[in-house]
Amino acid sequence: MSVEQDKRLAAEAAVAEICDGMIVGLGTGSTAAFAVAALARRITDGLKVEAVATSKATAQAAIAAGIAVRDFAEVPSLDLAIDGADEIDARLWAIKGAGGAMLREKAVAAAAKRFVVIADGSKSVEAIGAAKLPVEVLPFALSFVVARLEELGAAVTVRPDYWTDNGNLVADCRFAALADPHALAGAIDAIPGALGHGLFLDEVDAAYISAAGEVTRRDR
Ligand code: ABF
Repeated sequence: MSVEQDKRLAAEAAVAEICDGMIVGLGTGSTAAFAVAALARRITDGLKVEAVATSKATAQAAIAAGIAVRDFAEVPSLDLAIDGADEIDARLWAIKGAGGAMLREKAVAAAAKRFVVIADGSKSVEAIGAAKLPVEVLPFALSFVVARLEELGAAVTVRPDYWTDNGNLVADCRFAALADPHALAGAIDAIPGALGHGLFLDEVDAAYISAAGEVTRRDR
Protein backbone atom coordinates (compact mmCIF):
# COMPACT_ATOMS: atom_id res chain seq x y z
CA MET A 1 0.00 0.00 0.00
CA SER A 2 1.55 3.30 -1.11
CA VAL A 3 1.36 6.75 0.47
CA GLU A 4 -0.75 7.85 -2.50
CA GLN A 5 -3.23 5.05 -1.82
CA ASP A 6 -3.38 6.07 1.83
CA LYS A 7 -4.09 9.67 0.83
CA ARG A 8 -6.89 8.41 -1.41
CA LEU A 9 -8.40 6.19 1.28
CA ALA A 10 -8.38 9.00 3.87
CA ALA A 11 -9.95 11.36 1.35
CA GLU A 12 -12.65 8.88 0.36
CA ALA A 13 -13.55 8.26 4.01
CA ALA A 14 -14.10 11.98 4.56
CA VAL A 15 -16.01 12.45 1.31
CA ALA A 16 -18.36 9.66 2.44
CA GLU A 17 -19.62 12.14 5.08
CA ILE A 18 -21.00 14.48 2.40
CA CYS A 19 -24.77 14.47 2.00
CA ASP A 20 -27.19 15.95 -0.55
CA GLY A 21 -27.63 19.70 -0.27
CA MET A 22 -24.39 20.41 1.58
CA ILE A 23 -22.01 23.24 0.82
CA VAL A 24 -18.54 21.74 1.17
CA GLY A 25 -15.15 23.38 1.61
CA LEU A 26 -12.40 21.81 -0.50
CA GLY A 27 -8.82 21.94 0.72
CA THR A 28 -5.53 22.35 -1.08
CA GLY A 29 -2.68 19.92 -1.73
CA SER A 30 -2.22 16.40 -3.00
CA THR A 31 -4.39 14.72 -0.34
CA ALA A 32 -7.19 17.23 -0.83
CA ALA A 33 -6.94 16.55 -4.57
CA PHE A 34 -8.05 12.98 -3.86
CA ALA A 35 -11.08 14.43 -2.05
CA VAL A 36 -11.91 16.53 -5.10
CA ALA A 37 -11.73 13.43 -7.28
CA ALA A 38 -13.82 11.37 -4.86
CA LEU A 39 -16.45 14.10 -4.62
CA ALA A 40 -16.59 14.38 -8.40
CA ARG A 41 -17.29 10.64 -8.59
CA ARG A 42 -20.10 10.93 -6.05
CA ILE A 43 -21.60 13.84 -8.03
CA THR A 44 -21.50 11.72 -11.17
CA ASP A 45 -23.46 9.12 -9.17
CA GLY A 46 -26.13 11.71 -8.34
CA LEU A 47 -24.99 13.58 -5.21
CA LYS A 48 -26.18 17.21 -5.24
CA VAL A 49 -23.73 19.59 -3.57
CA GLU A 50 -21.96 22.87 -4.01
CA ALA A 51 -18.38 23.62 -2.99
CA VAL A 52 -16.03 26.44 -2.16
CA ALA A 53 -12.31 26.08 -2.75
CA THR A 54 -9.40 27.10 -0.52
CA SER A 55 -7.14 27.98 -3.46
CA LYS A 56 -7.25 28.92 -7.10
CA ALA A 57 -5.63 25.58 -7.96
CA THR A 58 -8.34 23.64 -6.12
CA ALA A 59 -11.07 25.76 -7.70
CA GLN A 60 -9.70 24.99 -11.16
CA ALA A 61 -9.41 21.28 -10.42
CA ALA A 62 -12.91 21.11 -8.93
CA ILE A 63 -14.52 22.96 -11.83
CA ALA A 64 -12.66 20.75 -14.31
CA ALA A 65 -14.00 17.70 -12.44
CA GLY A 66 -17.59 18.95 -12.77
CA ILE A 67 -18.09 20.27 -9.24
CA ALA A 68 -20.20 23.44 -8.82
CA VAL A 69 -17.82 25.90 -7.15
CA ARG A 70 -19.16 29.02 -5.47
CA ASP A 71 -17.26 32.15 -4.57
CA PHE A 72 -16.50 31.96 -0.85
CA ALA A 73 -17.01 35.73 -0.65
CA GLU A 74 -20.73 35.02 -1.07
CA VAL A 75 -20.98 32.05 1.30
CA PRO A 76 -21.32 32.81 5.02
CA SER A 77 -21.23 29.23 6.29
CA LEU A 78 -20.46 25.71 5.13
CA ASP A 79 -21.67 22.31 6.26
CA LEU A 80 -18.34 20.52 6.05
CA ALA A 81 -14.77 21.31 5.04
CA ILE A 82 -12.15 18.70 4.16
CA ASP A 83 -8.44 19.52 3.96
CA GLY A 84 -4.97 18.03 4.29
CA ALA A 85 -2.26 18.84 6.82
CA ASP A 86 1.49 18.75 7.20
CA GLU A 87 1.36 17.38 10.75
CA ILE A 88 -1.50 16.28 12.98
CA ASP A 89 -1.32 14.88 16.50
CA ALA A 90 -3.59 12.98 18.87
CA ARG A 91 -5.06 16.25 20.23
CA LEU A 92 -6.13 17.03 16.64
CA TRP A 93 -3.73 19.95 16.63
CA ALA A 94 -2.33 20.46 13.14
CA ILE A 95 0.28 22.40 11.23
CA LYS A 96 -0.85 23.33 7.74
CA GLY A 97 0.32 25.64 5.01
CA ALA A 98 3.22 23.95 3.24
CA GLY A 99 1.07 24.55 0.17
CA GLY A 100 0.82 28.25 1.08
CA ALA A 101 -2.99 28.33 1.30
CA MET A 102 -3.33 28.47 5.11
CA LEU A 103 -5.08 31.84 5.30
CA ARG A 104 -7.90 30.79 2.98
CA GLU A 105 -7.89 27.32 4.52
CA LYS A 106 -8.41 28.74 8.01
CA ALA A 107 -11.25 31.01 6.89
CA VAL A 108 -12.98 28.11 5.17
CA ALA A 109 -12.40 25.81 8.16
CA ALA A 110 -13.82 28.45 10.51
CA ALA A 111 -16.90 28.85 8.32
CA ALA A 112 -17.58 25.12 8.36
CA LYS A 113 -19.86 23.48 10.92
CA ARG A 114 -17.48 20.52 10.76
CA PHE A 115 -13.82 20.57 9.72
CA VAL A 116 -12.17 17.27 8.87
CA VAL A 117 -8.47 16.70 8.19
CA ILE A 118 -7.37 13.93 5.84
CA ALA A 119 -3.84 12.54 5.90
CA ASP A 120 -1.65 9.56 5.27
CA GLY A 121 0.11 8.07 8.27
CA SER A 122 3.35 10.01 7.69
CA LYS A 123 1.56 13.18 8.83
CA SER A 124 0.54 11.68 12.16
CA VAL A 125 2.91 12.78 14.94
CA GLU A 126 3.00 12.54 18.71
CA ALA A 127 3.09 16.33 19.08
CA ILE A 128 3.14 18.92 16.33
CA GLY A 129 6.22 21.10 15.97
CA ALA A 130 8.76 19.54 13.63
CA ALA A 131 7.13 20.89 10.48
CA LYS A 132 7.86 24.42 9.37
CA LEU A 133 5.13 26.83 10.41
CA PRO A 134 4.15 29.10 7.50
CA VAL A 135 3.01 32.66 8.16
CA GLU A 136 1.34 34.74 5.43
CA VAL A 137 2.89 38.21 5.45
CA LEU A 138 1.76 41.52 4.01
CA PRO A 139 4.69 42.44 1.70
CA PHE A 140 4.60 46.07 2.94
CA ALA A 141 5.40 44.88 6.47
CA LEU A 142 7.87 42.08 5.64
CA SER A 143 10.94 43.18 7.64
CA PHE A 144 8.89 44.17 10.67
CA VAL A 145 6.94 40.90 10.71
CA VAL A 146 10.08 38.78 10.25
CA ALA A 147 11.75 40.63 13.14
CA ARG A 148 8.72 39.98 15.38
CA LEU A 149 8.67 36.29 14.39
CA GLU A 150 12.38 36.04 15.26
CA GLU A 151 11.64 37.62 18.64
CA LEU A 152 9.19 34.77 19.17
CA GLY A 153 12.05 32.30 18.63
CA ALA A 154 11.57 31.46 14.96
CA ALA A 155 14.29 30.81 12.43
CA VAL A 156 12.61 32.45 9.46
CA THR A 157 12.97 31.78 5.74
CA VAL A 158 10.91 33.90 3.38
CA ARG A 159 9.71 31.59 0.61
CA PRO A 160 11.63 32.67 -2.50
CA ASP A 161 9.71 33.75 -5.63
CA TYR A 162 6.42 32.80 -4.03
CA TRP A 163 3.20 34.74 -3.58
CA THR A 164 -0.03 33.42 -2.15
CA ASP A 165 -3.34 33.54 -3.98
CA ASN A 166 -3.89 36.73 -1.97
CA GLY A 167 -0.72 38.38 -3.34
CA ASN A 168 1.20 38.06 -0.08
CA LEU A 169 4.52 36.51 0.99
CA VAL A 170 5.10 33.45 3.15
CA ALA A 171 7.58 33.33 6.03
CA ASP A 172 8.38 29.73 6.94
CA CYS A 173 9.22 29.52 10.64
CA ARG A 174 11.10 26.82 12.47
CA PHE A 175 11.02 26.69 16.25
CA ALA A 176 13.38 24.67 18.44
CA ALA A 177 10.28 23.54 20.36
CA LEU A 178 6.58 24.36 20.34
CA ALA A 179 6.14 24.62 24.08
CA ASP A 180 2.79 26.40 24.02
CA PRO A 181 1.16 26.37 20.58
CA HIS A 182 -1.90 28.35 21.74
CA ALA A 183 0.31 31.13 23.11
CA LEU A 184 2.35 31.13 19.91
CA ALA A 185 -0.77 31.27 17.75
CA GLY A 186 -2.04 34.23 19.77
CA ALA A 187 1.31 36.01 19.55
CA ILE A 188 1.46 35.63 15.76
CA ASP A 189 -2.19 36.68 15.44
CA ALA A 190 -1.25 39.87 17.30
CA ILE A 191 1.48 40.95 14.82
CA PRO A 192 0.09 43.60 12.44
CA GLY A 193 1.02 42.47 8.93
CA ALA A 194 1.05 38.77 9.83
CA LEU A 195 -2.14 37.84 8.08
CA GLY A 196 -2.47 34.18 8.96
CA HIS A 197 -0.51 31.12 9.99
CA GLY A 198 -0.64 27.36 9.78
CA LEU A 199 -1.37 26.50 13.41
CA PHE A 200 -4.83 24.87 13.51
CA LEU A 201 -5.42 24.07 17.18
CA ASP A 202 -9.13 24.28 17.90
CA GLU A 203 -10.47 24.11 14.35
CA VAL A 204 -10.22 20.39 13.64
CA ASP A 205 -13.32 18.34 14.56
CA ALA A 206 -12.10 15.02 13.22
CA ALA A 207 -9.33 13.44 11.19
CA TYR A 208 -9.17 10.46 8.89
CA ILE A 209 -5.66 9.02 8.92
CA SER A 210 -4.80 6.15 6.61
CA ALA A 211 -1.71 4.06 7.31
CA ALA A 212 -0.87 0.88 5.40
CA GLY A 213 -4.36 0.84 3.95
CA GLU A 214 -6.18 1.12 7.26
CA VAL A 215 -8.22 4.25 7.89
CA THR A 216 -8.63 5.47 11.46
CA ARG A 217 -11.00 8.27 12.45
CA ARG A 218 -10.03 10.52 15.33
CA ASP A 219 -12.66 12.73 16.90
CA ARG A 220 -12.25 15.71 19.14
C1 ABF B 1 -2.86 21.81 2.51
O1 ABF B 1 -1.96 21.10 1.74
C2 ABF B 1 -2.00 22.46 3.45
O2 ABF B 1 -2.48 23.07 4.54
C3 ABF B 1 -0.94 21.48 3.74
O3 ABF B 1 0.17 22.26 3.91
C4 ABF B 1 -0.84 20.73 2.49
C5 ABF B 1 -0.78 19.25 2.58
O4 ABF B 1 -0.48 18.84 1.29
P1 ABF B 1 -0.34 17.35 0.88
O5 ABF B 1 -1.66 16.73 1.10
O6 ABF B 1 0.06 17.46 -0.55
O7 ABF B 1 0.75 16.79 1.74
O8 ABF B 1 -3.80 20.98 3.07
